[in-house]
Amino acid sequence: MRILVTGGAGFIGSNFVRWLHERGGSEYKAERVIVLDSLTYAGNLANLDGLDAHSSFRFVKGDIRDADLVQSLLKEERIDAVINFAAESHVDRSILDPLSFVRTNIEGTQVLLNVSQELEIPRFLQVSTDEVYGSLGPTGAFVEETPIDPSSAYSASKAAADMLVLAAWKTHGYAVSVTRCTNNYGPFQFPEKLIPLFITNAMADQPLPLYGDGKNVRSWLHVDDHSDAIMKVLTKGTAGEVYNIGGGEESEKQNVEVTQAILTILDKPSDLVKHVEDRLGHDRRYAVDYSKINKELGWAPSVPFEVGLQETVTWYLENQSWWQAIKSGEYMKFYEKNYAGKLDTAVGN
Ligand code: NAD
Ligand code: TDX
Repeated sequence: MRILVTGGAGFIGSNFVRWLHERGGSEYKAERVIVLDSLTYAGNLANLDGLDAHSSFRFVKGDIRDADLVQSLLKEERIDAVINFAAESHVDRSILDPLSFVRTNIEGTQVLLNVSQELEIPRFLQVSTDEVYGSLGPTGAFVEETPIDPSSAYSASKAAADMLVLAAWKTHGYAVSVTRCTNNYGPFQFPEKLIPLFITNAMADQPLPLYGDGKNVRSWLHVDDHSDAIMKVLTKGTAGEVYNIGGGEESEKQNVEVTQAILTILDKPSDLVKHVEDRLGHDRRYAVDYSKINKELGWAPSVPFEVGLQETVTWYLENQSWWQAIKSGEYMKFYEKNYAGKLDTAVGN
């Protein structure tokens, strides 16, 4: 199989490419993997270190909205599957700059889809999120039939992209799939998201800005389990279908629990935690029912959260130059300008 991976220099995309080379390659016969990534603040060539040693791998810097580039790549590389990871992915940023989410997540997806469909690329997989379903109360879980009800410009833009992708199936019979996954964690996650931000802040004895009461619930999935699910959907999924992907009930944690688990692993004091002003439109709880992908494609999560979190903390301990380079760069200026001020309103732990 010859696969175009867009957004492959980001967190999940780079882990996916590495997973494919190291573990999934023989099973799925990925003879060629091309990464197309525009290297936004979240894209990082260091995430792909070592992969260029494989003759089957190629990196191309470019935007998914560049139809000419996408077209020439798909033709030249004789691609038979497109997996679209490219996105603006951070909810907090979507509050500050929603237009950039519309441009990449909606327009970009449609450009990629148009060209893939015109060239009759056999499979197109859209990597989406459980956030499109909105927020849950204390019980229940999202199923594929749950009406979409996004809360942020991020999740609204992802929901719009899902609808455009599914419309290509309904209108043209183009063989698309949409996957909707819960929160991922693992190595190479940009330190703006909860887990890597709190690990790296705690390592540097910096405060951990916990939004609101810290009791919002997320269901956590190790990024390698996500990669496995994506390949199962790509190769065995029914065209035109949505598949939910999640970590199961035991992976559902309040943010305060995740925070305490990180502090315990690092042996850091809980007074590093600062309750700050809540995120606007903050979804209270996500939980995913993954029985469809389990029954149809035999997928289930394999990494228990406690094991995966320990391994992830170890990775950040062993790869300090990776995240220190990010934290000393442009990103930190953005973070300090927009978020660090929240700590001024902190109400203790
Ligand atoms: P990320 O922000 O780490 O990576 C996104 C990548 O896309 C970056 O490398 C960036 O340079 C690239 N990119 C952005 N705009 C582009 C454009 N116009 N053209 C080409 N490349 C572009 O994001 P992530 O956390 O790895 O998420 C990947 C995908 O998975 C996204 O579609 C996201 O919505 C989805 N998802 C993420 C999670 C999660 O927990 N992180 C959960 C479910 C779904
Ligand atoms: O500093 C923080 N303090 C805090 O309390 C940050 C960054 C987050 N939080 C809270 C907000 C959420 O309840 O932690 C939870 C997780 O936040 P994020 O890591 O920003 O993830 P989330 O908003 O849940 O979205 C993520 O999962 C679904 C990804 O960023 C999305 O791309 C994905 O679709």
